[in-house]
Amino acid sequence: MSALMLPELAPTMPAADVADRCRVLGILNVTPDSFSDGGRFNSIDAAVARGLELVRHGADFVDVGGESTRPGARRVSEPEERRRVLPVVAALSEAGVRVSVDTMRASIAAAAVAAGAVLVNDVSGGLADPAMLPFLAESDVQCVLMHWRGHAEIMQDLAIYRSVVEDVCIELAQRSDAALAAGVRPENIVLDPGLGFAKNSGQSWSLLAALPRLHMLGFPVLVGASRKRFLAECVDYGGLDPSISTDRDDVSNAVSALAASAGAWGVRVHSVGPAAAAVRTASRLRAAALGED
Ligand code: PMM
Repeated sequence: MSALMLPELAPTMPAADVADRCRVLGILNVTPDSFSDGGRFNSIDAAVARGLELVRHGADFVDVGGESTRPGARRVSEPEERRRVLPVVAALSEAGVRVSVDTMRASIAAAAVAAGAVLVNDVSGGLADPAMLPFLAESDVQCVLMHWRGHAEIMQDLAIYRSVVEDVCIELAQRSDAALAAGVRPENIVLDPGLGFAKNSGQSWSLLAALPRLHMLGFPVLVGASRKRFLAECVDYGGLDPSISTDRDDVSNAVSALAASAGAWGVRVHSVGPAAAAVRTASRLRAAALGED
């Protein structure tokens, strides 16, 4: 267990506040090879400190993951994933943080839930481990089922669709049907189109544009666009004054505002503060549109 002294932490947003706006899931990758945080938070104390910081920046959940899913990444062993993830989940949960565990393994999900995690984020939507859906049913924990076609080594070869939006909707509906058949309660299911997973840039943009269609599946939708490669075309479009520093986080923040305003249940982001402002802006506009002033 971490020797870190945990500071007094104000509880994350009260449920009533969170319920009527888009949630912010702050990403905490505890992988030495994480491409987006450069593996900076791979020691337990540093990871826990970063998780607490994400909450102070406005995260409703801290999404802890110990296995990189970037294109081409190799799988980590179960004991290694456990070693990376569990102490961080336990310490953050103990500090009052709503922790989500980003794992494809039922054994890791079970250990994380036992340590206090309140959400299981399975990027394989229950496909990678046949024990996952039965575990989700038995534990009655909220879960994210993401659209997925295969592990990171091969996924970019699987980006072949007739119509990406319709095919992803069909495959996501198969995942929610499988979860319901395993006994997962419908209220516990959140779906995610899996931007960048077996999708090229154009396909990811098409899915982002299709949130109303995804909502027709009947479940809340999580959007995970943060810092992904497909956003780069909105950063490097040429002709900019070099003194203007724009990066993928700026585009991610714009996506958070747009996704929230399209009714997304949540956004999964690295840069939490601006995303928290973006989802509140969308929520404020929605209230004004409904004449609540
Ligand atoms: N993307 C990554 C990891 N986990 N989980 C969900 N639900 N949705 C995503 O889009 C998603 C995820 C990969 O991104 P990262 O390496 O920047 O965390």
